[in-house]
Amino acid sequence: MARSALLNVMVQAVRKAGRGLTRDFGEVENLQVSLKGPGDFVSAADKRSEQVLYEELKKARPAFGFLMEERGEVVGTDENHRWVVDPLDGTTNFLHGIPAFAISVALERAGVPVAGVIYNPVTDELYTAERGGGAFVNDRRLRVAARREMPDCVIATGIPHLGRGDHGAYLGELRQVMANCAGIRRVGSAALDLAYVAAGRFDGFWERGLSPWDTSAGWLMVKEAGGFVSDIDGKERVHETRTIVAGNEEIHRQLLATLARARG
Ligand code: 2AM
Ligand code: CA
Ligand code: CA
Ligand code: CA
Repeated sequence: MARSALLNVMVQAVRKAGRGLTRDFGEVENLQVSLKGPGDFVSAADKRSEQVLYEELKKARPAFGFLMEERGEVVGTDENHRWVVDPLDGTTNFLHGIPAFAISVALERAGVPVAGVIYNPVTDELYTAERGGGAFVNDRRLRVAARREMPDCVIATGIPHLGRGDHGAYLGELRQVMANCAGIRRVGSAALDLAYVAAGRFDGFWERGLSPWDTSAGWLMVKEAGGFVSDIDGKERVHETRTIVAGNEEIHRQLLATLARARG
């Protein structure tokens, strides 16, 4: 598998940030933590990881812009390119000592993700994808699962957070999906959920209330692994509606239909 120079830049950056996260995870009880909103934690580990990613990516491509979870938007002189960065996806897991978190970095060209990296530093699983070049975990090519019937499928989801989202509407969706599939999983990192769909571990995934830094790299990952991704209405407007549904062609279709049934 030949990685482009740009993908190599992204891989170097996430590996470096990942080393910092691993160190911080080892002494998580000493980390400074603050609240951005109800149930919405940010720690020194998120900020340190973001700083490393910002410096490494900026050094490699000084003109590109950024959209980062903690720092927000940084406009570049090259208006066509921006890095979309989640320095620590799964902060709640991280702070509870649960080893299910990742770094997610996408490169968007004219608003379209063209390269993506998702890195779990605990398992050292590095997921990479380039538009038209396939998706990989470390050096192994990824392919979405082949299951074609919901009753055979493990479906992942994200549960709305304290003070956010329509909890009643979500429970309606959950009831429909859990009555129709083999089992539900809730990892707590949307980037890992999408990487696992790309890897064929999860047959499908849906969540509401996500931001571009949660979904951009994973969206490309699933597509490059032969899967289908849309918003909850089956449209391409993942960033705009902040909703995502993913799976192979058939499960994506069945999951969309199941979710639509829940809405009546
Ligand atoms: P984070 O850890 O980067 O914040 C899990 O459902 C997903 O939702 C994760 O990708 C997580 O990303 C995000 N998340 C967790 N708590 C959140 C909150 N209070 N508000 C918004 N997003 C949250
Ligand atoms: Ca966060
Ligand atoms: Ca996130
Ligand atoms: Ca984050």
